[in-house]
Amino acid sequence: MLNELEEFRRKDIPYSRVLSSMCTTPHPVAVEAHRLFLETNLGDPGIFRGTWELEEKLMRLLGEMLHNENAAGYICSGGTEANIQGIRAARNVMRQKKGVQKSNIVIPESAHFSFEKIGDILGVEIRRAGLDEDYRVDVGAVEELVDNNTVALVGIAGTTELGQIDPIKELSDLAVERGIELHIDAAFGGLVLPFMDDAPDFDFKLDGVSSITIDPHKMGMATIPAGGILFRDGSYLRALEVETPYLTSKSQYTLTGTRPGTGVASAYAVLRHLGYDGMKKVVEKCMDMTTLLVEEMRSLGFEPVIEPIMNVVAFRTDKAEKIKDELYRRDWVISTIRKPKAIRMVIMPHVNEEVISGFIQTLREVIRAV
Ligand code: 0PR
Repeated sequence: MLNELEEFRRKDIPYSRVLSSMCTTPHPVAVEAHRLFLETNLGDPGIFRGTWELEEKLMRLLGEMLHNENAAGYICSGGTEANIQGIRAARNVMRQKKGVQKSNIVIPESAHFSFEKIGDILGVEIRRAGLDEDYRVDVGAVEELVDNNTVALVGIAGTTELGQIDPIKELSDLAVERGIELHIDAAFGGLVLPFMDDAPDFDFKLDGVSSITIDPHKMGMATIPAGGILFRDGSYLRALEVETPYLTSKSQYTLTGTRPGTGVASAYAVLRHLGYDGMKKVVEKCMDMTTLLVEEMRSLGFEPVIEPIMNVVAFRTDKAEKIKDELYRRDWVISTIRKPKAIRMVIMPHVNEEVISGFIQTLREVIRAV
């Protein structure tokens, strides 16, 4: 049986040939922590009271990192669930506070596809605002889409396709002025920006920010699944609660019932083990590798769509799909973006000089072929 399992596993492409993913090989301490918490279920916190306490500790740590020691939240299945819960809380809060019934939210055109699911699941109308020439949301366009039924704005700190950061300060001002919620999707950037010098404010430091998605299973090197949702305070969690009459807890604010403690343990382990300085080194290395990749790509005639801000970079080419397919045939995985036509790479901690040089060598071959 184990042989059979291994055979399937061998068909998977190793991370050392993956330049498209926001996930990575988990840090060794994350794997160790994952093992220790394998059977834990945070869906019933009265049983797993130590794991529950650890989650609170992790929330304080993340909250402080995001400039708010009162932040409240939990570790979930990923950025999709975190975004759902962020918007669901905003909708419920605005229903209670202002009686809004036919809710809408205004999101950037560059938002992750999870917001499409949100519209469908929550029955909230999704309004998409256009971008400026740097692929940041146009705040004027956002303002035009806001009306009395708008419950939340969304800003992205690290867009999926380009790693761009929206003008979050301006979005925050607008949210405060209009008395609406502001959800920040920092699924990727949330564990990059705090470790960069000169990063713009994107978190609870800004008065308008009500919730933040921040995923340890991306740049936090935790084991999958480990997404994160943090709210400005506990009142948002209460707006999500349902009663759980027969459990050790009286109510539940999470989306899923049964919920692994492995993400909590592995995320905590990495942050605790590496500390601020260790995380900063990881981010610095990813940015150095991004710079190296850009240099190599420029020498092959490719230009980045925008100068990389984080460790996500896209290069313009009309042959994007073809290049991606030819690379895949050679067991290298990259991705493409829609507008403008470009190939996209994410330079995660598993990407080192050797990976880049192997990739560039294959890309040379592919360019000749296409
Ligand atoms: N928000 C942003 C900004 C994201 O980039 C993503 C995922 C999400 C939310 C949703 O997160 P979950 O996938 O955890 O629910 N971004 C990556 C993407 O769609 C996810 C990914 C990861 C894709 C690994 C492929 C892969 O191999 O590109």
